[in-house]
Amino acid sequence: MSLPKCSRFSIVALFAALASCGGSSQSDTTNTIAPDVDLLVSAVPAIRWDATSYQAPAGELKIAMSNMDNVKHVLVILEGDTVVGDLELVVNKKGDYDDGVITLLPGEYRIYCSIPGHGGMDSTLTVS
Ligand SMILES: [Cu+2]
Repeated sequence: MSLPKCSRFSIVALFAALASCGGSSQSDTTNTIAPDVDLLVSAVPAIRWDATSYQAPAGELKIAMSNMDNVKHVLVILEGDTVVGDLELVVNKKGDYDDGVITLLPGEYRIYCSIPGHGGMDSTLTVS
């Protein structure tokens, strides 16, 4: 026993109609901090990080930077004087946000801004 062709077709048409009338929520990612960030660093006036030391668990880390300052900042992770990995977070203006992933072993690192003149943006990151 099988359904008549016309009723099968109308069921398909009904589902299509239901699917198309569902409201599509536009997700706004601008300046929204991702929920899975392991470490958030904020640049604050004037040319400082929001803390002098940060902590994070070892392994793959999602690091985010938000800009509450008015100028461009470029966050890199240093071990001693050497840049670790290829993480480079860039925020150009107030309200900007950037994030990236880096894998860190336990140790002492520096959260540093590579913009000339921003040498004061040099905080400790302890990974354990
Ligand atoms: Cu900076």
